[in-house]
Formats: sequence, C-alpha cells, structure tokens
Amino acid sequence: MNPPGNSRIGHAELRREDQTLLRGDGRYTADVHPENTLHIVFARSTMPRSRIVECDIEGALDMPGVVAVFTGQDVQDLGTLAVAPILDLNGDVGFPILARESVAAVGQAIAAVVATSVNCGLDALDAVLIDLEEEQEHDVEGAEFSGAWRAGDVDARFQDADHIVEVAIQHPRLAPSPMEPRAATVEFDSETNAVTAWLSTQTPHRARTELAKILGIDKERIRVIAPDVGGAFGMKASLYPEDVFAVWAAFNLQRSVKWVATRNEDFLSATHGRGASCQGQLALTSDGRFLAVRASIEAPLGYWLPTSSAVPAWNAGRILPSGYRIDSIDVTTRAQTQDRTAVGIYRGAGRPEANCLMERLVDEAAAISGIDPVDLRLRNLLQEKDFPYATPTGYTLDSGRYCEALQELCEKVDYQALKAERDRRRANGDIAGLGVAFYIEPCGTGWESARVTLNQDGTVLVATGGSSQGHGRETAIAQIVSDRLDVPLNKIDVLHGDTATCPEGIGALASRSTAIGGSAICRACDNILRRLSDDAPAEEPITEELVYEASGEAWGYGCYIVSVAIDADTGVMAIESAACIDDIGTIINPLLVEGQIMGGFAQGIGEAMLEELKYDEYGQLLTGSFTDYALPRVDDVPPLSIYKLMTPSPNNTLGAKGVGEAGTIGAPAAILNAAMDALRPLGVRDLAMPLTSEKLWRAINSASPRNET
Ligand code: SMO
Repeated sequence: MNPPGNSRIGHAELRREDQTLLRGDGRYTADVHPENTLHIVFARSTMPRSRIVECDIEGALDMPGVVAVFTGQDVQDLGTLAVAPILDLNGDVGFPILARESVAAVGQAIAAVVATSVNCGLDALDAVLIDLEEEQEHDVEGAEFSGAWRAGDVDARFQDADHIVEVAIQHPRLAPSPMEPRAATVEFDSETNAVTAWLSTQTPHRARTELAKILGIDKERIRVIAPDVGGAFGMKASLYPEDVFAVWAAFNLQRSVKWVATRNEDFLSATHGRGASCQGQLALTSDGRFLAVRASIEAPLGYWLPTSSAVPAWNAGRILPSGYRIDSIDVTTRAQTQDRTAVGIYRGAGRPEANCLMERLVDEAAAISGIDPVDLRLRNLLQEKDFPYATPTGYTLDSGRYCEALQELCEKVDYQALKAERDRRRANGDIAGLGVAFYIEPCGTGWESARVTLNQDGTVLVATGGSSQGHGRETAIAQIVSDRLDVPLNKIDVLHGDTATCPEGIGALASRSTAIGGSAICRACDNILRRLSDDAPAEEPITEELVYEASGEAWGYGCYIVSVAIDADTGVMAIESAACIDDIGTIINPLLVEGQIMGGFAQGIGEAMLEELKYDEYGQLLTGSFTDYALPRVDDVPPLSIYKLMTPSPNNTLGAKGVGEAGTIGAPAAILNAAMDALRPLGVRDLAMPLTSEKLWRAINSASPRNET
C-alpha cells in the first residue's frame, strides 16, 4: 500500500495501479460486458494482393447464432482516417474497413460476422465463401511520404575530408506485441441513439473525433473510454478499421457489439514497426573532427496509412546527426506503401533508426581514424555552452550535458578496464566486443489538457487529457499533485482515458505524458494555489481546467555501454555487461523511470538480436505466432546498470523530458556496435539486425581473419 503521506516529486513511490493490475483485477476492454452483446469475427484474406472474385455470405447467414454478415459494400460510403501531415504525401491508398473488389495483403478483413457468441461467429466464418484470384503486386498504385533536410556545403566538406566512412543499416520489421491485443467493446444506448466505445487505445479523444468524422455523425453520440490498457507501444496510437467497423455495426444493428483480436490477428493486422533501410556517410578529418553527413532513409508502409504513419521516416531523418556538432548535412527520407500489413509507430518511432545510423557511422569513423570510440564522441558531442542548439535539420536541442554523461558512464563502468578485458579475451582467441552508443530522444512538444478540482474536504480530483497504457500514469500524476498542492496521496483521485469525464486531450504517446501532460497538471495546481492565496477562504470546490502548450520540444539523451562475447561454435551472442545513463530532466518517480528503461532495453534487445517479421516471396507472413516470432524472454535480458543525470528542460513547467523510448533507442545501437566490434578482427563488416545466432555463426564461418584488433 502507498503510505498516506505526501509524496514529493522524485520519490520512489510504489505504483498505485499495481494493487489492481498485479492481482488480475484490471478491467480491460474485453472485460466490459454490456447486456446482450453481439460478437464480431472477421473473415480475413488468406492471400496477398488479389481480386475478390466472389464473397458469398448466404450460407453464413443461415448458421446458428448469426445475426448479420457484412462485406465491403456495406461500409463503402464511410470516410477515411486522417494522416498526420508531417511529411509530403503523394498518392492515396484509402482506408479500407472491409475489402471490396480487391485485397492488398494477407490478413486484410473481407467480411465480418456478427453473432451471439464468438464460437458461433467462428463456425459461420467457415461458411463465408471467398474466392480470390491473385494479382500482380506492382499493378497497384500506392502512396509515398518524402522529405529532405539540407544544410551547408556537403560536397565541399566531403572533398576536404581525410576519411569518409559509410554504413548501411537494415532494421527488422517488428511486431510491437503488447500483452493485451487490440479490442473494442461498444455499448449501444437505444434511448439516446448513442454509443460508449471501450477501446484499447492510446488516444481516446482522437479516436472519438475520427470515429465521428468517418461515420459522419455528431461527436456527442460517441463516448470513448480507454479502460485499463495492457501495453500499446505505439501500436494502439491509431484508430483501426476494426474499431470503426465495431462502432458502425453497433449503430447499424442498434445492438452492443464486441471484437477482441486474437494474437494471430494482431500479427496480421495490427501495425508493424521499423523495417527501414538506412544508408549514411560521415566525413571527418584525420584528428577526428566530423565535417558532414549524408543519409538516405527508406521506411516501409503497408496497404493503409495509420495516423502517425509518416512519423518513423520523419524522425529517422530530422534527428540526424544526433547530438554531434555537424553543420553540413544532406538527409533524405522516403516511405512507400506496399502490399503488406500497415506499418506505424512503435516505441522509438524513427529515433532508433536515426541513432543506430549515426552511432554505427561514429564507430566506423573511430576504426578508420584509430581514435577510441569514446574519445571520438567526446571530441564531437555538443558542449553544455552550446545549448539551446539549432540543429542543421531545423530543430532546437533544449539542454543537456552530453559529454559529462558519457564521461560519467565511462567512470561508472570503468571503460578502460572493459577495454582491457576485451583485448585480453581477444588475445585468448575469444570473439569479444565492446559497444558504446550515444542517443538523443525528442519527446514532448505540443499541448495537453488538465483539470484539477480541490474539494473542501481536502480531496483532489485530477483529470488528464492523456491516458495510460499500464505505465503508471496515475501514480506519477498523483505525485505531481501531492507535491504541488501539499496533499496526501490517498486524497488524490486520477481520471484519464474517458472522453466523458476528462478534458479533450492528446493521449499517451511519443514519451510526452509527463513532460507535457504533467506540466499541464502542474499549471492547474499552481492556478489553484494562486486563487487560494488571492481570495481565501474558499467556500466551494476550486476547479482549474486548462490546455498547456510546451514552449518547445524537450530532448532526452543518454549513453549505453555494452560488452558482448560470441560463441564461435554456436554463434550465440551473450551480453556480458550493460549499463546506461539517461538524462530525462526532472524525475517524478525513479521507479517508473527505471521500469521504462528496463522495458525499452528488453525491446531493444528484441530488435537487435531476436525479433523479425518475415514474409515469403508471395507475401505470406511466416511469423504469425510467438512460436515463429522470437520475443525476448526473461533469460534473454541481462541485468542493466542504470545511472541518471538530471538537466531540467527549460521548455516545460516540470522541466521533464521523456524516457519511454530511451531503451529502444540506445540499446540496439550499442549492441550492434559491440557485435561489430567483436567481429571486426574477423573482417565482418555489415550484418543486419536481428543478430541471431544463425546469422552470427554464418558470418564467423565465412569470415577471413584479418588479424587486426
Ligand atoms: S511509438 Mo509511441 O506510442 O509514440
């Protein structure tokens, strides 16, 4: 239990959510049971790009328990989902709720059975007769995002350079895999002709706005609730065709309906992440001064565009050249649709791509110049006096002590000793490597809302426009209020994720909940304090509601140092030590921060070493379950030593930066660098993630030793 006392910002408060969540008492979307609910199951394409020759639903309609069967024709007049316009978009792929005439990819929904039980629906699926005729993929017009950032005289800098290094990085396509798959429960109220939709979403308010627009109805007829959400990782940031269908079906049938995705359905039709191909070149002087960067990013998209589908390509470009002082850049980014499952944001969303590319370039520069990788970074990282720093891509890095962070981590892990140990093991014939990575993490721009009510009895009711996906928002928010208003934690109630009880807001994504959402709550509390001092004594409950906009973007940053050893006989790579330092500005709760870092680290290991969604040449997904898709298990995740530095951001009230994505950004870059450092003496230059034992074994066995260290 949380102690009843006041909890200051910075205190390692236990999560108030866990009394419920850890005992299995959470209430997720699937746990909501409106009376007489009908169940939706989707008939999905078993084929890649195909023409629908026939979709015969007559037999299914006759099956027991079946109330209705819908096809693409029934929903063809619905609107489309808005895509965030952060890159130029050419072309249009629409927003198919149920396929009509053709399907673009395996897993696309073609028909929907609505039945009195899931099992009745599944039985009836067998009676939906779908005849598909495969089509050539390249017959289809797609859409493309593109962008470019250019500054300085890049060609001249490359001509003047003493060294030019080049790397190519392939990121695997990943399945975000939250514990709770997607789900929608929609309760229909016949008296008001309105619905309440429980969605497993990160963005309840946006979902409501988009639902109303797509269905062409008044927003007032839809209430969206994000109840307990069992993880999301960006995969639940966008509204899905299935969500739209469920709400449409409730209105159409005047009944309550429910859809709960199976894990297999999530593999096939929830948004995938990463998958980008990145190429870069770095020009430098012989004494290790970075001169210019060229980079091109190719990010994949699927057959429809989720809200933030441009974000990975955008972040992967705009974040370059990371925290290094380089004023000449030529960066292009492109994302093209293809006949595959949609690609969206996934924890990191372009940040891992930018940072991996830059950190691999820096390590190659270290190798070619003979300068130690840490030393080379220290020579080029921005100095404290450089902030705020205008980047060559047009953004402003707000604050930081980049060199100090790297130096401190090196001291903590005794970098020189790790290096000596690696060299000793190499001399012994072992394949050992040491990897360093620096990273920056943009997190927190734009606005969020808050409403705080101080009641006469001293209790406080807080409502945020943000939401929670199981990551401790209620605890952090209560701490902020406890600190600001000097009220004990057990007198503070927190509302979130409900469009009826919370002010219009953004949600939980982009590592922004604390920096922006928390600052909004701070401001509301401060306004209450001001009113108390102005017109005390107040007789009534005092409510302050506001929309807070950060004055600029907050940029977290940090470093990872990882040592690895690769078994030459099996190719198995072991992470023998791992440490990180993160500067996320003001820390509200160090336990929540460490949880975020560990979780991100585990997912970073997944990307670097284990996870990959694979399609065969015909577009069939080969990795549609956890038997084929290697999510990290506990024994894949070694201990991580976590260190912290606190440089408050000047750009928001709390001075907070984000940390939600830190591990997924820093860890893969460091692991990749460590692996390439281990393999460098064997002459192995480029390996695509994930660095599986098979891939490493093959690389080792086909390598020709060059006898260098
Ligand atoms: S990938 Mo995050 O949920 O913005």
